[in-house]
Amino acid sequence: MTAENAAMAAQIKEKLLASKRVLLHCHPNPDEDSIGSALAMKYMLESLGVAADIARGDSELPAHLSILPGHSSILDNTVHECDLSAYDIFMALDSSNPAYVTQKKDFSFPSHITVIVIDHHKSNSGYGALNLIAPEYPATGQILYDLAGLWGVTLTHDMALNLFVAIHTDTGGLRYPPTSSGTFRVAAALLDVAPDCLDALKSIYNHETPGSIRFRGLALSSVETFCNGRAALSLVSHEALMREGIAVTDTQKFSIAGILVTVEGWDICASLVENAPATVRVSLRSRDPERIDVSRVATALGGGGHAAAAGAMINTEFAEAKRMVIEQIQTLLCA
Ligand SMILES: [Mn+2]
Repeated sequence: MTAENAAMAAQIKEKLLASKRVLLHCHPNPDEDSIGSALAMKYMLESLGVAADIARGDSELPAHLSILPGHSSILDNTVHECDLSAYDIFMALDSSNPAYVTQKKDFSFPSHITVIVIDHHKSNSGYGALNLIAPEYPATGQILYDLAGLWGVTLTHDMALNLFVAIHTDTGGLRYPPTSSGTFRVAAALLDVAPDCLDALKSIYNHETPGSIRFRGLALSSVETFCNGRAALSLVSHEALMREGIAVTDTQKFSIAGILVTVEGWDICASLVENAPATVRVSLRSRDPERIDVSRVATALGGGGHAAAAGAMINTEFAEAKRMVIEQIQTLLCA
């Protein structure tokens, strides 16, 4: 961790120790780094004597993540529905901008709440009063591992398992940049504390449903290429989902763009899924993130992410969303 961030970590700890209660959250369409980091942080705070709750946030939690320790303690509500008078700190983890806190409606925290942001997305806008943004980490879970060390928190089994799952999934199995030798050392240390991490991975990676397999077929058969064959887009409209009887939850189980980007020559790949009429989820992947940074496309579309993997939600009809994505990809490829 940089010296600047280590100083910020100390400042954050001081603030937390003076807190009466901290609210954590899961981001919309939460992944393992969001949920696992929130759960691990809740345990870390409690070990420091700080009370904390986790709000589920905008989305239903994926059922296969119920194996994560502490999962049943997550409050079944959005940030809007929480009694905010009970809290003095809101901690946003793995959320690059306020839209990753909630997209339900315009929302801002009451003035008595201090917002703390801890994240590894380079595109993070630093919207908290205290911001620890560390893009040299491949997962928020790995930042939390280092915070536990800096804060003098002894890792428990339940912290370790949540952090291991967060790191393993966010790095694509310790593969995606900026995974480092340090990431492997952290994973090894977590495995020492929680030897059943590998059993957890079995549940995490093997949870397909008949619907998710049918979605994969639909998404892969919809691929069109653009920009002289350098960009490939999978295009699934809400109408197509309805026609095939595929539930939105079956569209979230794996990354279609992550499959497309394995094709040589497809430099930028995107998956567009219209979850509900005029609500289009865009997921982007780059084959060569050093050269082609897809977070620039995502940011231009109101989202965020990393050079290799990024995403956005576009609230417009499907054909227009498709046009917007192609336009931004063209701009990036011609830059
Ligand atoms: Mn993450």
